[in-house]
Amino acid sequence: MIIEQYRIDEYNHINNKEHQRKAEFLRSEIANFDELVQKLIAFQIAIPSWALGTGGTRFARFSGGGEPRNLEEKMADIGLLHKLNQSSGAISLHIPWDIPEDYAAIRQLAAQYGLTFDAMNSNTFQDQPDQALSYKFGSMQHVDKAVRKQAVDHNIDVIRHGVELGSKSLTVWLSDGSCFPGQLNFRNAFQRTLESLEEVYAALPSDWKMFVEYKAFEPNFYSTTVGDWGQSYLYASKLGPQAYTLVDLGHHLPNANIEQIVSLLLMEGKLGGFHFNDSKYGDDDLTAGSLKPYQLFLIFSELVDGMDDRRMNHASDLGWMIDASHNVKDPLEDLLQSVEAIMIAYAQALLVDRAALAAAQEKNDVAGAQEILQQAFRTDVRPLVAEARLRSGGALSPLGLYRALGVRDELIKERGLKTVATGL
Ligand code: PSV
Ligand code: MN
Repeated sequence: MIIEQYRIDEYNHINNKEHQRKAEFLRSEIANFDELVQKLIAFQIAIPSWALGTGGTRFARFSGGGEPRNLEEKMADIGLLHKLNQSSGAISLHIPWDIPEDYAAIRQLAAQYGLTFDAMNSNTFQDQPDQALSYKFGSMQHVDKAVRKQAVDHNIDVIRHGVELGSKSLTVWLSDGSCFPGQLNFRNAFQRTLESLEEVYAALPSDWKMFVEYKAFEPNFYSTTVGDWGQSYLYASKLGPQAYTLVDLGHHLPNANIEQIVSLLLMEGKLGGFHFNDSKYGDDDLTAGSLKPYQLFLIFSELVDGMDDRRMNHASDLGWMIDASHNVKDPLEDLLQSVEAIMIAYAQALLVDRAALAAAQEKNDVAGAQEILQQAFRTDVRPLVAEARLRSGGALSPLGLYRALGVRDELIKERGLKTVATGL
């Protein structure tokens, strides 16, 4: 399905009066309204190729209709999202879930939808049918050098695919670890993993980044070999200047202060990218901002502050991606909601009066500092975000138009009711 621009324009025309009323009020409140709109227009959030189908738990998967059956259809879905919100202009691929066969055709398709290729993701946490050796006891940490080599070769292969598509980064997430005390020698596991990562790092093109993603637990439940930001930072530091830590919001132990982690990683120049989602218990992979919007805002507040301190470009100097799963919602609706929540948190963070906050901190004015943060958080910035979309050709309400156009029904007509997306 293709959404023609005139349908968006028609929809915006009908809703414009109401929007202008709200935007005018906000413009009177925010001195640099137009500058913020430009920042929001530039900010793009990559969609992972594995998030377009219905996810599932280890108990069940309830597939929805019209799910994309191949990479081309996944790109078409992201094209729809981007057309509606103008903020999802990138795709992140997982190999081997989505191996591009004809690079030129895939590149052309991406250009047609206005998409770029974000980080490539390797997969050494599952065994593939044609795979010689098993990852049951880990990949890069494995006691058998041949298994480690297989994992290294796979990552180098993923880089090769990415180079063909114009990607500039590799995200390595390892499920390596142990399930029981005594199973693993921690130091050997670390050293072997480091050596394996060094081999992959040596194969990185000079303009690429490597993101080392950490996760506290799952699928291993006693130890994880890249278990937290400290361990990821250790690998990234030992590897060299092209290696960075990647923060996935769902990969911490409960109540971790993620905003502080982000702040310090930025200070050290070692924060590389982000996977957005929300959670109540563990790696729940729920819609960004659906449970803890204030936490998301606080994280963005540190991101904006830390990036400005280092004169970084908000839009391009870190990798921004959603990493969520959709068990009960239409994946496209869910992704539209996630992108909206991320844009709102970013916009609110841009509103924080940094000079006043710094002054309050220096005076130990605890209540004053809280007021400053909450003033930004409690501002309804939705008209600001909508204005950015309007100016870039997107829909005033992406979800509203998605429903009005009956996009899911159209996709079911095109693809059928019983399609199952690859990956996850
Ligand atoms: C692992 O939980 C993770 O967050 C990694 O980013 C994977 O690539 C992704 O989810 C899909 O399994
Ligand atoms: Mn992730």
